[in-house]
Amino acid sequence: PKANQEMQTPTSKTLGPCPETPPNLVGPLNVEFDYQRMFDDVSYAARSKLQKGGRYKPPDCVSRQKVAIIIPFRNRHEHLKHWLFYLHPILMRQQLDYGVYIINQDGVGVFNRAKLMNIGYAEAVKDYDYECFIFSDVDLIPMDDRNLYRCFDNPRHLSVAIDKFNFRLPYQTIFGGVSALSKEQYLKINGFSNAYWGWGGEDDDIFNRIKFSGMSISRPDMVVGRYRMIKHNRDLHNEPNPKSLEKLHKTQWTMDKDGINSLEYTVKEIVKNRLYTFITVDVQAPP
Ligand code: UD2
Ligand code: MN
Repeated sequence: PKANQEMQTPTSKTLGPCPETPPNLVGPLNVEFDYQRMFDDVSYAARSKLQKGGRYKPPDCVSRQKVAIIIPFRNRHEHLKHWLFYLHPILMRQQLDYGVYIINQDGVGVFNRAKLMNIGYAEAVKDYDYECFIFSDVDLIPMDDRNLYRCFDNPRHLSVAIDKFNFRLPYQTIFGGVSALSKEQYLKINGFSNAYWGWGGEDDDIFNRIKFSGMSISRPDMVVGRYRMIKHNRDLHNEPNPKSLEKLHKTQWTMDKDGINSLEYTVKEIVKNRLYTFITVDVQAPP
C-alpha cells in the first residue's frame, strides 16, 4: 500500500557517527613533485564532492570532528596546486568535516607566519563551528593517509619525519610544519605570537606556549608521520630575524598579552572557490 511505501523512503534516515578508524585509508602514498600541476588536476571525483570554499562532509556518517585547515600563504601558487591535489582526497578518506583556508598576506612587507595562523583561526570560526584547527605549511604533503588531520588530547605535531630532514626529527621540541590544536588547546595558549616577523622562531614560541600551559606534545609514529617537502629557496621578505632568538626567552611572560587576544588585522578580500577559501589580509607589517 502507498502509505507503507512512503514510510520506507530513506530520506529521513539519521546518520550515525563515523567509525573511530576511517575504513577506506590506504596507508603509504606516492608523492611526487616532478611536474607542474594545475588546479584542474584535482580529480573530478574529489572536486565534485566539495562545496564552495573547499568544504566537505562525509555523505554517509557524521564526522568525529569539524576541522579547519589553515595555510599561511604568499606567492606559493605552485605549491598550493600540489597541496590541493594530494590533500583533498586524503582528508575525504579520513572522513573529516573540513574546510580549507588559505590566509594570503597582502603586499610586500615582512612575512608573519604565526600571525597569519591566528587570522586563519579568527576567520574560520566566523565561518563554521570548527572545533579543531590544523596549521600547515603549503609545501608539506603527508606520505601516509593514516596520519590523521584531527585533534588529540594534547596539541599534536604531525610532520615528524620529513624527507628534507632525512625522515628524522631534527630536534625533540620542534613544532614547525604541520600541527593540530583543538579550540580549547588553542585558546589555552592564547593562540600564537603576533610578534615574529620574518623566518624562524615562531614555531619554537608555540612549543613554549604549550609547555608553559602545562600541556605536552602528541605525535604520530615515524612511519605514519612521513612527509615530503617541496623544494624551494627562501622567499623574498622572509629573512631570518635575529630578534626572534631573544624573544624566545620571554615567551612565558609575554604570552598572556600577545596572541589571539591582541590580534589586529584587516581583511582585504575573501574569495571562495570549489577548492579553498582564499582570504587576503593586511597584517600591518612594520615599515
Ligand atoms: C620551517 C618550518 C615552518 C616554519 C619556518 C620558519 C618545518 C618543517 N617547517 O620551514 O613551519 O616554522 O621554518 O618560519 O619545521 N610562506 C609563504 N610565502 C612566503 C613565505 C612563507 O607562503 O613568502 C608560508 C608557506 O606556507 C611556507 C611557510 O610559510 O611553507 C613556511 O615558510 P618556509 O617554507 O620558507 O620555511 P621552512 O621550509 O624553512
Ligand atoms: Mn618550507
